Formats: sequence, C-alpha cells, structure tokens
Amino acid sequence: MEPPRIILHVDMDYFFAQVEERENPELKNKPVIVGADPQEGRGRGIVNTANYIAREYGIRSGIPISRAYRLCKEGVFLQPNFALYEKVSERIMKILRKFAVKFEVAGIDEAYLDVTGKVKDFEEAARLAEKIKQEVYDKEKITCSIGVAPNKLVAKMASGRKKPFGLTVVKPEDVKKFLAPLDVDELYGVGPKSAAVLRQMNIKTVGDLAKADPKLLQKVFGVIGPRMVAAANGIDDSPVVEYEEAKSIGREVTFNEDTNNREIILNAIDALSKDTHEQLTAEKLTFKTITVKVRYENFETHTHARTLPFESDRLSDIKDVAKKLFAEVWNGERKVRLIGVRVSGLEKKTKKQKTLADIVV
Ligand code: DCP
Ligand code: CA
Ligand code: CA
Repeated sequence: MEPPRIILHVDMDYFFAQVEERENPELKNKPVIVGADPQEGRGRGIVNTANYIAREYGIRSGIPISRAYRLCKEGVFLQPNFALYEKVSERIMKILRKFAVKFEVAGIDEAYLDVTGKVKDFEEAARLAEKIKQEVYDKEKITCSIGVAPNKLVAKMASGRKKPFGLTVVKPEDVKKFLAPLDVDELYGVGPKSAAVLRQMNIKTVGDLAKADPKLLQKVFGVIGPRMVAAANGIDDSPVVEYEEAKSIGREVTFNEDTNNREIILNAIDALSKDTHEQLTAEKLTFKTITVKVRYENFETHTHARTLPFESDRLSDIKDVAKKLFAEVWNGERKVRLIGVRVSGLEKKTKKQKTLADIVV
C-alpha cells in the first residue's frame, strides 16, 4: 500500500481586512468592514470581508453593505484595494511555494502544498506548518491558519477549524472522526440547497451522510450524490496541481451607439491600447500576443489574435497590431457595437530580458 499523502491547506485570516489593519494599525481594535461604499445605509454593493470584531455584530462576506451598516454603524467601512491585496498575495505565495513539493494556488488568500516525501510523518508536517505560519507572519505581518491532512478536501476543512493563526492536523486514522460530527453543510462542496434536501432525508451530519446509500443519493442528486458520500468518508484523490496562470490584460468598450465610423473605432483602439499598456507597465510585464475582439450590432462576436516573434513592452506594438488585425477583418460597413484589445503571453520583466527595442537601439 502506498503511504498516505501529506497535504497542507494554508488560508489567510480575514484577508482583505487584515491587510488593511497591517497598513493602518489604528484599525486593529475596531470593527473593520471591507466592501462597497455603505453611503449611510443606502449603498447597494456587498461586504467582501470583515475582521473578527465586526463578525461579532453578525457581519459576513457576501451580505449587503446596507445591512452591515445597520448592524454596526460605528464600524470602519473601507472600499477594497484589490491591487494591494493581489500584491500581498503574490508575496505570500512566493514564501509558501518553497515549502512544497507540489504547489497550487487556490484563491487570492489560499494554497495547497503537497509535502509528501518532504516530511516523514504527520508530526513533522505539523512542525513544518508551524514554521510556515511563523515565516509568513515574520515576513508579511499577516496571520494564516493551516490544515494538515491526507488529502485536499480534509486539509481545506481543517484549515478553518482554529482561526486565527491556528493549526489543525488530521491524521489518516482520524479523518472519519474529524468529519462525522460536522453539519452536512460544512462539508466542502455541499451547498445550502443540497444540505436542506439532505436534512429532509434525515441526513444531518457528515457522519450520517457517510453511512448513506450512494445509490439512493444518486437518485436524488444525480452523479454528485455518490461523490458526496465519498467526500463524507474523507475520500479525495484529487492531486495538488501547479498550473500557470493563463493571465491576460485587456480593456474593451461598448460604443454609445453602434458605429461604422472608422475614425471613431480606430481612436477607441488607440485608447484601449493605451490603458492596457499602462497596466502592463504598472505590473512590469511583457507580452507576446495581441487579441482584438469585435462585436457587431447583431451581437455576433469575433476575436482575432497575432503572436509576435519576440517579447514586447511597447505601446506601439499593441496599437499597430490591434489596428492591423481590425483592418483585416472589418469590411468597412458593418456596424460595430463593442471593441476590445487584450494582450497575453505575459512575462515578468527581468533586467537581463531584452526587448526588441533594446536590440534595435
Ligand atoms: N471575498 C470576497 N467576497 C466573498 C468572499 C471572500 O471578496 N464573498 C474576499 C475577501 C476575503 C478573501 O476573499 O478577505 C478571502 O476569503 P475567505 O473566504 O478566505 O475569507 P477571509 O479570509 O476574509 O476570512 P477567514 O478568516 O474566515 O478566512
Ligand atoms: Ca481566508
Ligand atoms: Ca480563502
């Protein structure tokens, strides 16, 4: 038999709000809510997250900001600064990555680390997890919580058990014991609707679900029924997979009125190229592929792409290629509803990396 895998799930505590606290320590002892502008209760957006003090008022991710405002008028309401959270996230991921044999970013504030082979048993994995928590805190002043388990499913469920700055280790022999007392809706992948149906079937805890007949659940839920039973038994073979972020940057605009005025369209391409290039420069990226998206008045939509033979960081390459692509496909008559410009094949600019401009000059 193969030895069990050892998987860590690392999740930052109240992430957006914690980053805000780090930037402004005065916030530390106050209820902090990150979300849309509450506009004294008239705001229409939602709450992204809140620190734990604010959660005592009943504030949660996803609730309307107007409700959060009513629950806690004295709270500090901040609008999200996604660029900042992404930057902090990237730095934390860099720290985490080096501890893993296989590494998977699972969201802006969480990742899976497969450390099988790197540590000999779950005791050593627990010590590694403590070290990771401390290193993230020392370097970034952000606390995280970690779950250690033989698979991703259980690791994910374990990381949330002792927040903040907590560690929960579930050894293979303890998986069923760990899961059984939980409410069915706490099982990862069981939404509130499925949970309601399960409760009607008198399946209230994960332990109840673990003992349920997969065939019966298949009748009720289809193919996911038996999978839910497997999950309730702590079975999950999904691998930790590192995937390259297929990132791209772009902008698009819908014209106030559909247009076949060449000058208006080309000016729009210029402006979109410029905005795209600004973000590229801010993120210190180069690109290889330029894509133009054209939506006609009847909503028919086409994209056209060209890849350069070199990495570029130049605005002129975006503009020229985008216009050329557009000219190649547009018959000069069809009315255009939307136009978009996008670049991909992105790479971080490094000092040694030469762009064509460097070579030519
Ligand atoms: N987020 C969001 N909208 C949601 C849920 C989350 O914008 N409905 C954002 C804000 C969170 C971040 O994603 O800070 C991470 O989400 P988590 O679910 O991990 O929640 P937190 O990190 O905020 O809190 P916890 O300490 O419970 O993990
Ligand atoms: Ca989190
Ligand atoms: Ca998370």
